[in-house]
Amino acid sequence: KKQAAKKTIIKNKSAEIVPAVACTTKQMRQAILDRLHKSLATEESKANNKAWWNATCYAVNELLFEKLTDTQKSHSGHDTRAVNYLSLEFLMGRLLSNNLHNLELFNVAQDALKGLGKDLYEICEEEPDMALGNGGLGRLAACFIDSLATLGYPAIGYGIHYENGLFAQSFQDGRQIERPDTWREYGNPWEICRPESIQHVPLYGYVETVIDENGISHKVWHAGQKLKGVPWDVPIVGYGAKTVNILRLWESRADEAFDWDVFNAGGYVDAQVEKSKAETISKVLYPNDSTDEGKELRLIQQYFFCACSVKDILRRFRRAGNKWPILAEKVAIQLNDTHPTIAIPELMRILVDEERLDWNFAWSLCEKIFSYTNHTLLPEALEKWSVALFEKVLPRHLEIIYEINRRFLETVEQKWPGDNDIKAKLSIVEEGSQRMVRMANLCVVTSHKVNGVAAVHSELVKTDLFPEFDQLYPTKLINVTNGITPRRWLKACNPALAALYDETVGKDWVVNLDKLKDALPKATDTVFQKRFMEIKRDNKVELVNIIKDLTGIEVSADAIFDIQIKRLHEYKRQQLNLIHILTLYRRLLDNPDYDMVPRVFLFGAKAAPGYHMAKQIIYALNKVAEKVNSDKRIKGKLKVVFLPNYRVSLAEKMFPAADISEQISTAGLEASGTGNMKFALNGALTVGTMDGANIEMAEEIGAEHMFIFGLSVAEVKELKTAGYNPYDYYYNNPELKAVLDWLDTDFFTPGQPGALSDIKRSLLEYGDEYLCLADYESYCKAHDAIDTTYRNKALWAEKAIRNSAAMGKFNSDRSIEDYVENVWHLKKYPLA
Ligand code: B1N
Repeated sequence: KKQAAKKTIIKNKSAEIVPAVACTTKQMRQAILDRLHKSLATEESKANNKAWWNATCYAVNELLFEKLTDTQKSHSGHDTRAVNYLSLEFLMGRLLSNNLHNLELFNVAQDALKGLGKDLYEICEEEPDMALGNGGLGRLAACFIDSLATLGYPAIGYGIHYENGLFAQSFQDGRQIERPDTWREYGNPWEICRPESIQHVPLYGYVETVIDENGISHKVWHAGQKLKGVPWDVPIVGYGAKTVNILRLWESRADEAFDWDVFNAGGYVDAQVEKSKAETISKVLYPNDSTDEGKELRLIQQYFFCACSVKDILRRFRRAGNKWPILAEKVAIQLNDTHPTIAIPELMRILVDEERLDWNFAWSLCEKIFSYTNHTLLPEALEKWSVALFEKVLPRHLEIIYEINRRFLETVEQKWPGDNDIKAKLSIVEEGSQRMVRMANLCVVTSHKVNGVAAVHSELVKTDLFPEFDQLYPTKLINVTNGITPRRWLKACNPALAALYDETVGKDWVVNLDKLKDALPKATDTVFQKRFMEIKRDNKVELVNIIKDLTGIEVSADAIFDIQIKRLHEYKRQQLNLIHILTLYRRLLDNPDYDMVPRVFLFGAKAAPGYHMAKQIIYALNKVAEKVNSDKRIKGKLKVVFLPNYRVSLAEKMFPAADISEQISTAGLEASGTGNMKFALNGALTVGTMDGANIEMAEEIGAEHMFIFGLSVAEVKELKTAGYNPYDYYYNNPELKAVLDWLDTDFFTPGQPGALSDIKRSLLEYGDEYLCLADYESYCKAHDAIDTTYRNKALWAEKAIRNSAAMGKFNSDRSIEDYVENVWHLKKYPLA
């Protein structure tokens, strides 16, 4: 059925506008062959698909590098103000298809390869995902740099060049196995090494007070170790190629100059050991999503990339011949969560200790330069570092943080004289048996703007997380609702639907997603409905084949495809989905004639390797899947599939094939969600709670076209204050009691009773922190409504179209324009 998608594109080719970059099919074909011969030293008869992929990437680079150079010349010629997006994660996925689309050369490359007997879609499958992120936070950073380039804003993404991205997942007897992700083992055509921009980073050591020739004292940090930061640049092509920005990723190496002494002292072997220690810094991405690991290596990763980035930013500033008073006019630094917070004391250190600027002046620059995005309210995710660790690794930064805090507490004293409780609460340093540095407090104190990522989340940041900060700085806390790039999440991943929109609302929707609204009048048009749903069905058939390939499980494209794909976390409530599946299974076993539309429940999720309960939930889903899928009694009405190794490239095949999108977090806990937007854009209906961006989606779509269920944020608070008791629900709902008790038997794990009991315990004995039982009945009813609605084909089609066409607000271009207007204040400099 890939065929169908391809046909649509070719059919529309005559209407194609002139591509952003001039390149004919013949030229592309020649460029690919040239790269195969002259860069890869192979020939058509010997080349495998990997070689063709490499050759195609190199051919694309030839076009792209020219635009990159032009963009850089234009930016330095205009001495532009730029945003520097600091993030420990950039979840880029694959780049070939995306770059071709953004250069408007996808069809050209497709034809060129066809002429060479190759299929572009197959070639794209050769590319390993660039999985330098965990989930939503990292993918958001990737969507944002796409939008920044598309809109023509000067911007640099700064991050870490992890040797191993997020682990690869497989299952062994239903349990998650992690293996290292070796995405660049054999090289990566998209990155350019820039040894000319290497940076050196100190660590450990001690601080000395030095009196200068004018009798003024200042601090000098004598490092105990030094690292070398090697930058790798990945070009980021905006749609239409009017801007090519870069993502600059730092790789850690040993600083030979620093280790020279060890060498000279005859420590040849010791020096090699130092070298491999230095290289561990950028070895691996921490696989936690929404929990703080608190490890020394992680703090060093954070400091390493922040120090390299801040130095790089200042190097560019100086190179333009600028003087310190205009630093904040040229530089904006966005902190993607608290992970890069250490950039704040680092900039202060450079300005005060090295440039010898006055503290107040340096501080006034920092306040204007930094802004911070909060992505979660979960207490376990809020970063704190022990003072002792800080003292060891970054002694001078600790002193600077103390001084920032001392001055900050003076302003608190002015606002709330004598109130020590407030001081203790707001202080950057938490007192206690283990004194801790609270990174979020440092961010809020410093930044001129702090944003949450969806309206409800930003409200909760103000009322629950930082209420006193909101009183102290009434205009600081704002909202910027997340978005997704429609280039990757519609144009590239769902070519048939993209072509239908091209035809219906014009090709402009790619850069103006609000245009999709023009398709709304067609939501009730039977011909349009038919085309829309045929595309959905074709996409489902494609996924059917992928499921068969990956798992051997056979599912029918006539079933409702009900999908939950996201990190595995108890607050996201995959376990609620599980107990609803058990409910349906029981109903079917009780009554083989139970009337339900066949349903396929699909999952994709990685669990943090140290998160026991998350791994148990994966195990339970896999065990239930085994049983359900082989049970002849239920006549194929129910299937459960957990696809291994969920990642961006797999997501691109799942979103377009979904009928139902599961967005079922406990209200108040999912800051925004972005998968919710990808599903709806591709025509899935949401079953969801009033949480995160679901709330704003309901405003845009109309809640009546979604399956909203469960407690609201206010009701969750009420229930928790009143005292929540999960047993109340357990004893009052026989269906619920039966499925939970089922988990204690060996029905799903023959010979091993109790293998799934952990899940039951977490929902009863351990108190059901995420209120699964409270929302269970309402969730089941929402699913009954899904079944009823799906039987009405026309009504379902209408709703699917309404969902997709209403997604205009949730494109990341809008998010970026919000940041530009309220936080960054940038100007556009697109190439002519
Ligand atoms: O950030 C996304 C949101 O859409 C999600 O709702 C939110 O859960 C996610 C520590 C995190 N919040 N916090 C993290 C990731 C890694 C880590 O080490 C925290 N991720 C989110 C985009 O705004």
